Amino acid sequence: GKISPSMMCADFRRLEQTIGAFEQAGVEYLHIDIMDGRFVPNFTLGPDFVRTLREMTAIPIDLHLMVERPEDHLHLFPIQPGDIVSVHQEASVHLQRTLQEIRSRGARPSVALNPATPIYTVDDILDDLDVVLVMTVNPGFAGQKLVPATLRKIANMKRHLAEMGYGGVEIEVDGNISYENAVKMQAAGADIFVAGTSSIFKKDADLLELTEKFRASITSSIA
Ligand code: S6P
Ligand code: MG
Repeated sequence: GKISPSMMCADFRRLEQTIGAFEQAGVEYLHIDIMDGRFVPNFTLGPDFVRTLREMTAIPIDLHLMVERPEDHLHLFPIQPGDIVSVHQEASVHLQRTLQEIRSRGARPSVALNPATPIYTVDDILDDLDVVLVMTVNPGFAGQKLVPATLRKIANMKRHLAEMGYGGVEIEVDGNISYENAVKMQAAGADIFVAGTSSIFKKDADLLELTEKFRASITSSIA
């Protein structure tokens, strides 16, 4: 499995140490939540923060756009080859075109599904996807509780992608990924794990240690 720490959970007073720990732990991505106060009732990070991270590290970025009409805002972000860019199925009217634009900029296109959005909504865009982001909470806030039905949804998505002949599409999961939930989600077929307040970001705890613990929990569970 791959780790994508959720940067909105980071202590911004200690950004350099945080990035240093993630480089040392070898995390695969940095998850950046972008909110518009409309698609979700909150605000978080923005393009300037993405640019700052770019200057600080070569770790690829995993951009999660929780915004209405993401196609209107893609140009604001310094997207690079190797990055993941997720747009919500519920938020993009011309979803296929949006995914194609992400691909044309060299990044890995991903569609994010809210807990209530059925898995079959990916069926007609499978050629345009590298990743499917299965939300395991309703997006908008860190520190929420898992929507239990999403565990079954991950397994259904895994099976469905294989049946459709797209077993190579990676499944990313985001929301309340505790160590215990990560093990269950990995068993259900998840490939990329967003690590937030449920696991690695704990006040007064060692970030590197907890990130290595997270790595161990998604490695040892491979039966
Ligand atoms: C929330 C956002 C997520 C959170 C993440 C935080 O809507 O998309 O990426 O930052 O879920 O992790 P946790 O463990 O606090 O749920
Ligand atoms: Mg997110």
